[in-house]
Amino acid sequence: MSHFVIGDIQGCYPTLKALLRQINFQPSTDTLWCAGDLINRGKHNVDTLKFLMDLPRTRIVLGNHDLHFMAIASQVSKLHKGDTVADLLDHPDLTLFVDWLAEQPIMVCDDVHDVIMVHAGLPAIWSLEEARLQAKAIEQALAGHHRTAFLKNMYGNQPSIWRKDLTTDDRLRLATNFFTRMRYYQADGSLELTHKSDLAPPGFEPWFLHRHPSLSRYTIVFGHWAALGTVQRANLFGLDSGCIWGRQLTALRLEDKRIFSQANQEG
Ligand SMILES: [Mn+2]
Repeated sequence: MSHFVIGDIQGCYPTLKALLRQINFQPSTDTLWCAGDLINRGKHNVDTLKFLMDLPRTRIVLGNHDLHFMAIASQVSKLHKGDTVADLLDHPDLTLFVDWLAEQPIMVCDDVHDVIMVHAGLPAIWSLEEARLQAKAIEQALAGHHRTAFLKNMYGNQPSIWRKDLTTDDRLRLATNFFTRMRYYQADGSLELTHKSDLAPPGFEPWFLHRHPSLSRYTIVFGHWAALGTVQRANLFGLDSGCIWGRQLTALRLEDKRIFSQANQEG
């Protein structure tokens, strides 16, 4: 009955299987949480999605790579350099893959374990209620008739400052960037999307150094920031330990907050 949160899998299915063996994962009783970027950059995207789709107990949030794949499949974006999702695009079950991803949330807030999971982060200017509202707006756009329009609109780094009076398109784009792409952030709510390293650009800080008071009782788990490696702070775990870059895939057991790491097995 354990709950494990796993960082960015990115199609590294052999490593995922090795990690699940290491933690003695029991599909019928244990729950697998995935912090997004299930696919892309790795070789085994079909195997990864089929495995997750068949698992009886999962909690998943979408990452930027998952959304980008959905946009390619919906023909509103093209394959970019480094994208490896051709195995999904060429598969007869492509529509099933996209529809399944479209049903996954952007944020999980679990009041049993007091855990919030997002792919990239949460801006400190958002209360929990605001974060729930913005996640719901994205989830509704993805699940409904506006999916293609949403995916087409999501690309871009502007606006970078949250305001109440943004247009719907701008609000959805910035909220998606907060949830799925954010690393550095300024106290006024400005987002900076070009830096990936562990050195902050002037005036910016890692988003997780500040937190809205309404989130204080929760442990936040996230992925996305491979350059930092595994992050362990008070009530915060960053789980993208760079499997796709030849490093490790990491799992956190929620019951005792123990970390498990599996070296890349992609060959
Ligand atoms: Mn990511």
